[in-house]
Amino acid sequence: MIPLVFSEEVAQARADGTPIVALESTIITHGMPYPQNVETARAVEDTVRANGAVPATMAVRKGKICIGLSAAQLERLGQIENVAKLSRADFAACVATGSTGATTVAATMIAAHLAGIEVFATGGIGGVHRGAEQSFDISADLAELAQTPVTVVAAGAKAILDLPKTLEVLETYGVPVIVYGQNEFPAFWSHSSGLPAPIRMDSTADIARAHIMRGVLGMPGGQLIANPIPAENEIAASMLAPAIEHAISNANDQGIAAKDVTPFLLQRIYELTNGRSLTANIALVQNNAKLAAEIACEMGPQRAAIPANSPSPL
Ligand code: PSU
Ligand code: MN
Repeated sequence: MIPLVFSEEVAQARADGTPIVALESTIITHGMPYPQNVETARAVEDTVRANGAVPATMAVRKGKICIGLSAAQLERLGQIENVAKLSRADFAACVATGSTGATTVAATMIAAHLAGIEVFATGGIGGVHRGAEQSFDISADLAELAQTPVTVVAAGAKAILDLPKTLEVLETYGVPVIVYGQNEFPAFWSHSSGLPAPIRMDSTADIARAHIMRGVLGMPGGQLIANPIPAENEIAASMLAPAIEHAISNANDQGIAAKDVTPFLLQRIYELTNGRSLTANIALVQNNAKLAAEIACEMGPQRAAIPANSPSPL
């Protein structure tokens, strides 16, 4: 038996056939400071509800894979310090030893797939770190997108990463990168990265159909939906670029490596931008939650339009 525990709200949604959107918990434990982390997590859940779906925030608690958290569980997770950050490599070990951990994009995709959830909203995915040619630091999120059939809505990837290399690896892995509504790949705090969109779509019905079609064609893996930050919430590159350089140089000086790199950089950039990075981060997660709920609501109707066992045209 897979030790899945559904929140009351998610259990009800499964019984009723209401669309469900997965949400990660590493953004709560390692991505934002308390109490904004818990406030944001709650507000993001409300945005999913306001757009016709039910939120399922994922975590592992005492060896149980939680598909949705109660308000009290969310609050506790946001407050505890030194909680483990789980990716594919440590997920099963955490469950096996009855431990507790927060789920990254990779681990949230695994939990979502186990629970039959196809759409997931977050802020930004992990990717290829700058200097990866030396450190080999490439997030397991990319390999997860290649193998687990979940559509992940993010605002692109942060400029703390090497964006061209991140897109190259996604292409090598065969991950569709679909930019919503513009021709350029977005760069998290900014709608523009200077890099062309590998694929552009302007409708949530198309995005849902593309997800379903991969399954119909027998192709493994999910898709990355890159949703640009709303213009009014952007941070100017002139403010961000020096903060990023500074944060990366601090990380190098202090010998920060492996799993600690992303949380360290996020915290330093928050400090160096006097909290501006967090305001933008919250706005873009909300924007992603809304789009993810809309995509989740299209999955049922679009699946009905493409029968899974449609005869081969050949
Ligand atoms: N990028 C962000 N915010 C985040 C993360 C990444 O802009 O909170 C978190 C996500 O949980 C992501 C993880 O899956 O960091 C990637 O960590 P790593 O680079 O160690 O794989
Ligand atoms: Mn890493």
